[in-house]
Amino acid sequence: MKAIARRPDSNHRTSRLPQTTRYLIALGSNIAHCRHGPPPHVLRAACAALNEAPLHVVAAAPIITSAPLGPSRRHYANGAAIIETMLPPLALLDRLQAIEAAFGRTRRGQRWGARTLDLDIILWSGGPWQDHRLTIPHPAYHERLFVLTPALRIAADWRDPQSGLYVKQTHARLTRRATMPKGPLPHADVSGP
Ligand code: A4P
Ligand code: MG
Repeated sequence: MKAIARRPDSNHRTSRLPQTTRYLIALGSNIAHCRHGPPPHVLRAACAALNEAPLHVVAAAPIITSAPLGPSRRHYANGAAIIETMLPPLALLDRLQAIEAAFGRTRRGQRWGARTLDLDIILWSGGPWQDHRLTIPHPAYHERLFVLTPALRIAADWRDPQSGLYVKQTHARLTRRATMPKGPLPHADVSGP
């Protein structure tokens, strides 16, 4: 299913209909779960958990495998999903953290440590959000192919409210950068003093 970012209803204050909101969620796992199995299976089970009321999965991307960024040595399974819900961002964050905990995620204080399940909010249809618990757009997603590659499959035409770039443009930029040759240009003057 194709995802389209929706602008919040301009007359939402007077509307008597409950507002549904769309969120782009990134999923990651690099530890097997005793019941669900290896990381790709964890992500499939997590998608099912994301589809329980009051959340509804509108689209789910194919799962990829990615090399770890950070201290963990285990490869990750990564995915992305678009969910629709009436929950506002902080209530959704609580819900995602409850799902992570139900999948055995413990926070031992190590940043980017291995984890059975990580659920991050990347974008939502309501524009930017910033408070002490939550930042949307996710501050690092535009640097991460393991987020953008799955996101491209379901949310290519979502627009970042801060950069103004579509997911497909952010992905193309990062892919170009990742394939650019490193080191000095052939004609650069590299002689020292
Ligand atoms: N928080 C703020 N903004 C958000 C947001 N948009 N979505 C806060 C979710 N949470 C947000 O997150 C720490 C706190 O960030 C939360 O309590 C929430 O209030 P966390 O999930 O507890 O910790 P974390 O995930 O270890 O930290 P962080 O910095 O969010 O890490 P990332 O960015 O999630 O990266 N390599 C590969 N190949 N694949 C991966 O998936 N993931 C990570 C973790 C590192 N390396 C990886 C991967
Ligand atoms: Mg996280």
